[in-house]
Parts: sequence; structure tokens; C-alpha cells
Amino acid sequence: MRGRILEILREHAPGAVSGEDLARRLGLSRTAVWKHIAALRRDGYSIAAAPRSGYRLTGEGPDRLTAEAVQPLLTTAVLGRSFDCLTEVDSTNNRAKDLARAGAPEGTVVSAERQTGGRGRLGRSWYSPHGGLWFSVILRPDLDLIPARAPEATFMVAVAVADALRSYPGLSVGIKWPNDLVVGGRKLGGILTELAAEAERLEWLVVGIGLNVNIELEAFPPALREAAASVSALAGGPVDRARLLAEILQFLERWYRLWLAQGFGPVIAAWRERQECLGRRVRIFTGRGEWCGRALAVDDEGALLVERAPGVVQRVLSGDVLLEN
Ligand code: BT5
Repeated sequence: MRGRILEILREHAPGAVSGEDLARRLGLSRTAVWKHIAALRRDGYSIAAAPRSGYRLTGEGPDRLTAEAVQPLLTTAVLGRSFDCLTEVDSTNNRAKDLARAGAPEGTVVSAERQTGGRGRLGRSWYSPHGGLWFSVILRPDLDLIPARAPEATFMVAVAVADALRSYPGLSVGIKWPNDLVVGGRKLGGILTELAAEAERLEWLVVGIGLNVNIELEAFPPALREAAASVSALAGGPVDRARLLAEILQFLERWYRLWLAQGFGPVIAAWRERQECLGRRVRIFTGRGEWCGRALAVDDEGALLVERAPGVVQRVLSGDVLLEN
């Protein structure tokens, strides 16, 4: 049945076929058609859906992310030179941490087409269907970097990913404290940094990056649909994920080197230029409750300074921010 649906979509491409037409021609219900379309998308076909016109095949053949596609595009010296490209994994961060413990070299990248247990911060889950970029990078800063400085990496990665995305039309990506990549108030991606330290020495960092790339907004679960953004929705069609990954790694390598050479100063300065929360009224959520204030600044350790009442400034080291206006 999926083959028949593909044939019909191909006949009409680049035009659209309505769900009703497909249902009538195949003797199926519209729900059954929708389920087959969802399965085709999971298999990697890019199919756009518009409320009135119907389904449109926007990318021929499965959109697959392979090491063979990414490696020739790499311009990096270290990042991605060792590359583990998986179809499915619980979490690329888990896999990268296992590899780091086993001694994998700096710059090792683990990516997956799908994550079955993608993780956000604080035990939250990260929705990771086919079509996104879900990957983790092992870093072994060759410095006496004290573990307390590890959170700086999240800022460094956010700047690098925002810079890579900003070269795409329609993608004026901003950063929301501490780790969100946002466009027009919607979340396009997030970053999860994990580490191992012994005594006062950082052994490795795993930076996990999740980016909604070729995912239709209606494919998101209802709870995320209003809050999430995807590159394909913003850029007006699917983009080449292998190229995007190679570009992100290139920016990441540049910013990583700058961070190691010059410290947090240039990173946080660049972060301030790209962020979208300072000067705004915000609601702060921490493990201990929620409260409102005005975001004033980010200090040199990456903490958010929020004016809770006139003259009363609170320093927030971890938590979530909702922009109120
Ligand atoms: C994050 O957490 O934003 C970090 C996400 C990191 C994901 C990458 S994917 C590769 C690597 N492997 C992993 O297992 N993780 C990393 P946080 O700030 O806690 O945000 C989590 C919240 O974002 C969830 O509670 C949802 O509300 C929302 N969310 C979940 N999936 C989303 C998605 N695909 N797009 C937008 N928002 C999402």
C-alpha cells in the first residue's frame, strides 16, 4: 500500500494530492492514509502536508544521514573524523558517553536517525523522530579545565550552532538562556552537556545537540506543536542534513578552539549578541518553584541575573525561562 501511495504522490509531484483523493483511489479511510504517510515519513521520505491542498512529495528517496555522505563534506581537523552513524539508539549522548569511557578520541561524533530515549535536561524527554539531527560530540579539552567550567561549553555550542544555521535563509536563530535555540519564540533545538571529572580535572565532555530539521510541524505531538520549530518549515522545504551537520561541526571546531585559547570571554560576548532574553520580562522555573522578573544580564559564569523587585537582583544558575512579552 505504501508503494501505491508513493506512486500517486510521484505522479502529482511537484503538485499535491488531497487526502480525500488518495483515500478514494486506494479504498482507504483518510485516517489510514494519514497513518501510511506517517510511516513513509518515518522511513525517510519527505512529504509535506497542507490543510487544503493535501500531500506533496518534496524529497525523492529516503533522506538518510550516513557517514559516507557527511565525511567528504567535512572541513574540520578533528571533529567528526571519527564518526558513528546509527539508525536507532536510545540516546546519542548515552552512546557517546560509553565511547568516551572506553577511550574514544576527541572529536568523535555519534549521530542517529532516531532516538528512542532522547533526553533533555533534568530527566526530561526529547522527541527525536526521523528527519532531525540528533548527535553528540566527545570533547577532551587539553587543559586543566576545572569541572566547574563545563557549563561554558553549552554556551559555546549554542553560539556555534546558531552561527551555522544563520547562513540559511529564513533562519535568524536566537538563543534563549541557557540552552535553547529559538526562532520566533519557538524551540528549534536544544543542547545537553554531560561530563566526567576526576578530582578537580575534567576528563571529557559530551555535548549533545538536537535540531528539528526535516520535520513537518504537524508531525510533532500535540503538546509540542505550538512550541516547536523546524528548519524545513522555516526554510520552505527540506534541507540537506549531511551538509548542515558538516557546517555545524565546522563552526563548532572554530568556537571550541577559541574557547580553549582565549577562555569564556569571547564566547559569552558572542552569546550576548545572539541571545533573545535580556531586557525582557521573564518567568523563571527552578526545581524550587517559579517567579517573575526582568532579565538583566548574564554574568561571566553564565548565570542569569534577574531583577525580581526594584533593586533586588537574583542570580539564576540553572532553570528554565519563559519569555513573557
Ligand atoms: C534540551 O533540554 O533542550 C536538550 C535537548 C538535547 C537533545 C539532544 S539530541 C542528541 C543528544 N542525545 C540526547 O539524548 N539528547 C541530546 P531541555 O531544555 O530540558 O528541553 C526539553 C523540553 O523541550 C521538553 O520537556 C519538551 O518540552 C521540549 N521538547 C522535547 N522535544 C522537542 C523537540 N524535538 N523540539 C522542540 N522542543 C522539544
